[in-house]
Amino acid sequence: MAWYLAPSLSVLRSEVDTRWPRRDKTSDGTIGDTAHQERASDHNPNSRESVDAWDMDKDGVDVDAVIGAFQRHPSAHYWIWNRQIADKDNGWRRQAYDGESPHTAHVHFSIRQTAAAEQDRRSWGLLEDDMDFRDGGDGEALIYRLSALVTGAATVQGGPTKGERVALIERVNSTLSRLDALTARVEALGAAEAQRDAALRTLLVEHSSGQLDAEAVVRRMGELLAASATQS
Ligand SMILES: [Ca+2]
Repeated sequence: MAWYLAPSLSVLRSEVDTRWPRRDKTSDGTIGDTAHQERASDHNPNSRESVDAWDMDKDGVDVDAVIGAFQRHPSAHYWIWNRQIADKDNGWRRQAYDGESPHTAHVHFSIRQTAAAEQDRRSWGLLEDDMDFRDGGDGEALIYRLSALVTGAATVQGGPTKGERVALIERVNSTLSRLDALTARVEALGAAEAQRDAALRTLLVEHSSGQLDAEAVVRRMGELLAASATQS
């Protein structure tokens, strides 16, 4: 039977893959196996051939972040995770789940069984968290987001708009300029310090060879130290 994963869930999976590219997919799932087909399950294709459930392996992702994003999307219906189930119609209240599988290796996400919910390609918001690493945000996510932008932004469903890409690149450029300025300053300080050390060594050599008396050495050292204090 022909089938496809509901486009809305395909967008969700794509956002999860983009944000956590090294995640484990061993327990991922879409279409149901023979056991699922013998009972009612969102993993079985419906009359529109759409599979309206997606299982996400729990490893290598922030499960709470994905569940939070899921609950905010209009297509969401219910999820099952770690012996708990929460349904939108129940205000996302978590209840004990005693089904056959405890769902401890993957999270089950079901959307509404409607054409509208299946076709809704709106973003799930997983790529829009604060990624400003200067404020202690998720720097890793920023790097992955950038690599996604570079390697094929056009293919990422629900990806960033051109304006967002420009803003992101400007932010990175401005951070890189600040890093360049800091590096230059550190290098200048290092050079000044090396210069001062060389001058001090020269003084000591001149003193030990009798060219400068102790008083002159102390005076010159004071001048050198004062000058380097002004520089830094
Ligand atoms: Ca796993």
